Amino acid sequence: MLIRTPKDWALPESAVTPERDYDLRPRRDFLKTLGYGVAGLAGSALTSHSLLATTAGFPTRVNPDFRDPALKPTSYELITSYNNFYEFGTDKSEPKPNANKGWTTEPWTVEISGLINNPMKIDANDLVSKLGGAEQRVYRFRCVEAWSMVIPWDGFPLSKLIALADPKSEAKFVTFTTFNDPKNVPGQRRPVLDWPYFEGLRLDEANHDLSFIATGIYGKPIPNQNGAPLRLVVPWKYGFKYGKSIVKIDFVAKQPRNTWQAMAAQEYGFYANVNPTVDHPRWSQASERVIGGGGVLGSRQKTLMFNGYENQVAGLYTGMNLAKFY
Ligand SMILES: Nc1nc2c(c(=O)[nH]1)N[C@H]1C(S)=C(S)[C@@H](COP(=O)(O)O)O[C@H]1N2
Ligand SMILES: [Mo]
Repeated sequence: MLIRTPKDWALPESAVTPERDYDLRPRRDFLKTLGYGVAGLAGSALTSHSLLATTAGFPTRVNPDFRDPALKPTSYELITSYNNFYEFGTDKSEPKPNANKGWTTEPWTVEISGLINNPMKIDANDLVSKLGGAEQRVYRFRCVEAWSMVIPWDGFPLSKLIALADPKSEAKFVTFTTFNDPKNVPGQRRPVLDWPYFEGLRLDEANHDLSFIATGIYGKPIPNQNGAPLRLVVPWKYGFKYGKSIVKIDFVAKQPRNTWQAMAAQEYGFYANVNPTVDHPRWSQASERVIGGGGVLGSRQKTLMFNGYENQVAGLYTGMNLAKFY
């Protein structure tokens, strides 16, 4: 059962089905650990730091090719206060306060490794500079919980990072390991998920023009609660693919297991392509609630195949049974 604090954007409980309420049958051992969130965080005696996010590349340049005038961006306030970031609490209101005390994302080192010719450990700011700075793109965002936003992301195409890494021919997948800091992040001392949060893409998906590493939102360095300083953005996939606060990008030969698939494989797959015709086992994916859209409760709209990016990405899945590879 979900307990919410009243907020102007608060939704009735029936409107949202949190990922945490996954079917626990195969993983009884996690049952005990779920549900209490990170209530202890709020009262902890952690000192506040003044946090500097990754700033290289700002101000960013608008990329007109990724600015559909039909898309109305969600407010900055909502994008940065209605979050899924289970390291900082399982309620949407918790990441904003909890990710901004006791945890710092500057400086930040990311490791690029695996089946590549140019492995490196590099500072996040240096990486952005090396890749030619940052640009802004407005993308649709669809969570598997059947809600959506429109987000102006700043950052760089993932394909640029892949070109820098220079994969060997054996590399077929790219994995994204996010941070693991149980000392400073109380939520990571509790086995709510199997830390660190982990995601992966097929190499051709990762190289697609839409795949992006975000370093900002609305032209400002990305806030901690949204995954500072580097987070994955793959707009035709459900939000759980968008690993936050990445520390390692590894090129591998075999399809990896991502965090939510490891937690509940019958509900969350590797591909996680937005697909209104393939329902989640416990709810429909045919429509979505637009966060902030049209009133206090938001408004519903039909979900689009590949989240509206069908023309661009359908070719990646030719001949695949998308109900089987969900
Ligand atoms: N490290 C980490 N990354 C994460 C998550 C998380 O819990 N931990 N949640 C995912 C889910 S389920 C979603 S919907 C998006 C939410 O991104 P947002 O809070 O910026 O909207 O982040 C994804 N990335
Ligand atoms: Mo999500």
